Amino acid sequence: MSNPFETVPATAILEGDATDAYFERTRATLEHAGKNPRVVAEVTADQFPTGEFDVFTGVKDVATLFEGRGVDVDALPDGQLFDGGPVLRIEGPYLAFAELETSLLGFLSQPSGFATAALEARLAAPESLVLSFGARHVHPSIATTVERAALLAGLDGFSHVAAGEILGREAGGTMPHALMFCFGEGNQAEAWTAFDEAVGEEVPRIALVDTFWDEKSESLLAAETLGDDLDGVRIDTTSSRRGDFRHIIREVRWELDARGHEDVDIFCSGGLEPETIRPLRDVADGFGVGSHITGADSVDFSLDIVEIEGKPISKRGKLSGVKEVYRTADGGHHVALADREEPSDGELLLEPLVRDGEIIREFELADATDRCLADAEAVGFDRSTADIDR
Ligand code: PCP
Repeated sequence: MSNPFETVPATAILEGDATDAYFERTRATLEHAGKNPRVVAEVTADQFPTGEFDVFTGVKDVATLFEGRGVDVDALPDGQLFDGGPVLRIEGPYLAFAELETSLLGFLSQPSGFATAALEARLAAPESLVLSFGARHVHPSIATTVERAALLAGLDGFSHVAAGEILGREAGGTMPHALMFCFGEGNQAEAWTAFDEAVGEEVPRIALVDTFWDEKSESLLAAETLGDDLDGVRIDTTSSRRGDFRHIIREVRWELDARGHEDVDIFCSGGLEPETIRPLRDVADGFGVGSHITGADSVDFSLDIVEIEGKPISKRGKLSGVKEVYRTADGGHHVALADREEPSDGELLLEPLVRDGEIIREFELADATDRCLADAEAVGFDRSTADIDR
C-alpha cells in the first residue's frame, strides 16, 4: 500500500508530473519544432485593481517547486495583501517550467483563499480567541495548508494534530459531543469530571454545554462540577435550535456571573461566519471557525506569458509586457510597466524569490503573520465595516 489514498505524491509535483496533459503535449510539440523561447510569465488574478484585497500565500511551496529549475522568480512576500496586477513573475526558457503551471497555481490559489477567509474571521473579533476548526472539511492531506493559512492570517490556534506536528504548534481542543454521548444524558458531570482527571494539566478545562439540556443548565452544572478548575464552556448550539444566539450567550454569562463564576469564559462554534461572529464578540470570549475558512473560494489566479524573446505579448483581454506592482500611499495598488519610472509615492512589492533555480528568500510564518495583519490595516481590509460598531 504505497499510496492507499491515491494522493498525488510530492515527487510527482516536484518532477512536473502533477500537470495538465496539454502541457506535456506542448513540450512534445516545442521539442519537435526545436523551440524553447525565453519568456516572462506573470501570475495574476485581476489585471487591474478592483478595490478588493486578498491575502497572498503559498509562495514557500512555489519556491520549493522552482528550486533547481533554471529560472528567476519574483513574488510578493508571504502574507502580503494584493489587489490587481502580477503577484509572481517567472523569467527563463519556457520549457524549464512549462509543466509546473498547474501545481504553481494550485499552491497559490486555495491557500490564498483560505488565508483571506481566515483574515475576515480574525478581523471580525480582533480581541477574541479565534481558532481554526475546519480541517474536517478538507482532504486530510491538505490539513496543514488550512491550519498554516489560519495562523498566517493571525488566528490564535487550530485543532488538527498532524498539522500541528508539521507546523511545530500544538493543536488545541477539548471535547466533542461524542464524548458526552458516551457518558449519556444525565451524566454530563461524570463526563466533565473524567475529562478533568484524564487529560494533561496544559489542556484548558472547557466543557461542551449544549448536548442534552439547555445551555444555561449545562453551563451551571459544569461550573458546579469542576469549580475553580473550569476554564470555560463551549456552546455549539445547532442552528435549528439557536434562536437569538447573542441572547443565549448573554443569559449564560449572566447566570454564571450571578453564581460567582466570572472567570469562566464562553466559547462559541458551529457554522460561524464573520457576520455572525461580529455581533457576538463583546459577549463571547472566543470562537471556533471552520467552514468559513475551508469553504472559501480559491483565488482565481492564472499564469500568462507577457513577454517572449524580449517582446511584449498577451492574449486578448490580458495586458502585455513585464509589470511591477506598487503600494501607493493611500493603501491602493498601482500596476505599471516595469520599464517606466516608478511612481514617487509607490512601494515596489515584487521581490526576488528564486535566482537561477536557487531559493534566495527565507520563510518565517510569524513574519508572514505580522506582515498580513499590518498590511490588512494599511489597506483597510475589512469587507464588512457596515455593522462593525453594533
Ligand atoms: C464544531 C462545529 C463544527 C466544527 C466545530 C467546525 O464541532 O459543530 O462542526 O466548525 P464549522 O461549523 O464552522 O465548520 P463539534 O461541536 O466539536 O462537533 P461534533 O458535533 O462532531 O462534536
